[in-house]
Amino acid sequence: MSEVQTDLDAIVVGAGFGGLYMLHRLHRLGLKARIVEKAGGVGGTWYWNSYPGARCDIESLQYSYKFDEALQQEWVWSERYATGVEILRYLNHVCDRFNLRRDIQFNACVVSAVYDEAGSFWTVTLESGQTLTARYLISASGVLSSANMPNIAGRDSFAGAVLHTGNWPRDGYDFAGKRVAVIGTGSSGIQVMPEIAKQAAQVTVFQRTAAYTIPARNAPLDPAVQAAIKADYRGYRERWGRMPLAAEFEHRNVSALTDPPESARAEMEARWAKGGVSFGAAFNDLMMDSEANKVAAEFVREKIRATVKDPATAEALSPKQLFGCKRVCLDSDYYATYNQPHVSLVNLAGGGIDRIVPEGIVVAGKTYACDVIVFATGFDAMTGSLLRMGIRGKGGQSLADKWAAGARTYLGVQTQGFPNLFMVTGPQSPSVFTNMVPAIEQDVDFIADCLGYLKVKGLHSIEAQAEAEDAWVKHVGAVAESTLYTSCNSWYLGANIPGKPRVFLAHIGFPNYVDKCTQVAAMGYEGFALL
Ligand code: NA7
Repeated sequence: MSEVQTDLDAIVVGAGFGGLYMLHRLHRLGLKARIVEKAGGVGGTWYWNSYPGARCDIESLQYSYKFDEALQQEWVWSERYATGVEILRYLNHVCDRFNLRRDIQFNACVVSAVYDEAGSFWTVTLESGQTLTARYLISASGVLSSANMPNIAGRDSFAGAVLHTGNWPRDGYDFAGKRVAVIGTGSSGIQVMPEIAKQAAQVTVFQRTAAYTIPARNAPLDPAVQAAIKADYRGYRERWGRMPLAAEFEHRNVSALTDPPESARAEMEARWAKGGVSFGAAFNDLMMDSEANKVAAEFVREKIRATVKDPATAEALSPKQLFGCKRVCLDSDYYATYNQPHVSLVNLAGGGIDRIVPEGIVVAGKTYACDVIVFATGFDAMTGSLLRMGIRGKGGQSLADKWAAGARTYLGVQTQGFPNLFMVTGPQSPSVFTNMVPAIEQDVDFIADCLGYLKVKGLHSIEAQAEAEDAWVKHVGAVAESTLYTSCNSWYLGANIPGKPRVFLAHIGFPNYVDKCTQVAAMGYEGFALL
């Protein structure tokens, strides 16, 4: 290490799954570290998205840390898919169990982070004006954490309450007797709408693009199932951790094009009945061949027609884009909720909302009166939170300028020109294309091992090299282009945010990524410049 004395060895931004485990690893390395967290508590995405119905779409026994055997044995999950509330309880437990809270500064929003080239350290300024210096800055600010509030004309003129699923009121909201408008039919809209319908007098859903959603079939977790997995939890994690999504899905190595129709239908029926995202693993070519894709897409559309009684509503709810191109959702009674007399759909049919007026929402000249608008309009995904931190690297270059034509990283972990800045599940890492928790553990372990290496070698600076970054960006783009994931306007491409450059933001394929990271580390952090 050089002689510059910093307040801390490392500053971690965010106290969600990524930040908490990062802090634990930094403690174990004997480094002086602190988390700065904008929220008033731990949980990250799960803290902010506390809307009714918020639930994980990976099974709870897998959407949890594996790094500590005692932790994974002692924690008892109550449902197949954990609610946001239960996940928050779990993360608070982790925080206390590993004595992390002492090094978390809450209500601490980063407004700038500037790299000092001469001393190789970062100065972080918080909204309060407080500054902190550290050798390393580690962003664990999350990929779905920067809420997207669309700039619809007249939005601020609305006379009623305005909520966003990604920034839900801490004390909840009482919808009883209210006329509620829900804008957005991605995962959040699909989860929250049936819950709102249980309380509200009237629910009107404004849909721009119909999503594919599969029944979650959530249920209390059978203690026998939990015990069986815990009998060899480590083995279970290792087995499934090497699968494409790092989660237990039965990948069927059969083409939808060659599977006889009766066999294909039986397989899809079985997966539909079981519930969960493994529906998408019924065939091996759904995301590779658009004809194969139609087999699953048409099956889902049939299910919608069979569930939704009003044929016009069923037709409007039937997705037109390829299956899986936008994130496939999991739901609890989403389609059936449209059969209730107080629930209706306004199909924007690729168009938009004209404007918002004090009394409601105007579409095609018609005003839909409401008391509450719930924006379920998603996130500035993958890059939003990073770009909101005012990060400046070498030569005073801002991260926003560096990424003006799209995010560029090496392994999703670093970006050239910003030494000693690390990202947990950064752009071009597997992140949302994987079960997020193992993806986070992979990145945290890589970063922590790297910091341990620098410490042992007496080095104080690490920076991704331009050639390595170029090659990685090209590789991630080429993998995505070889699939059907780039065929629609998804947030994977940044296409949900007006003006955002269209670049594929995730590496598809977790096992290959893990192998690459392992190899890079084994070669003394090949592709990084170390000083
Ligand atoms: P998503 O999946 O980005 O969904 C946002 C929804 O909001 C989607 O239906 C959008 O339509 C819609 N939207 C966005 N802007 C507008 C405007 N201006 N007017 C009308 N409708 C709009 O976010 P979620 O929060 O549901 O889920 C994000 C992830 O969190 C999810 O995939 C899980 O991984 C967890 P569009 O499709 O863009 O036409």
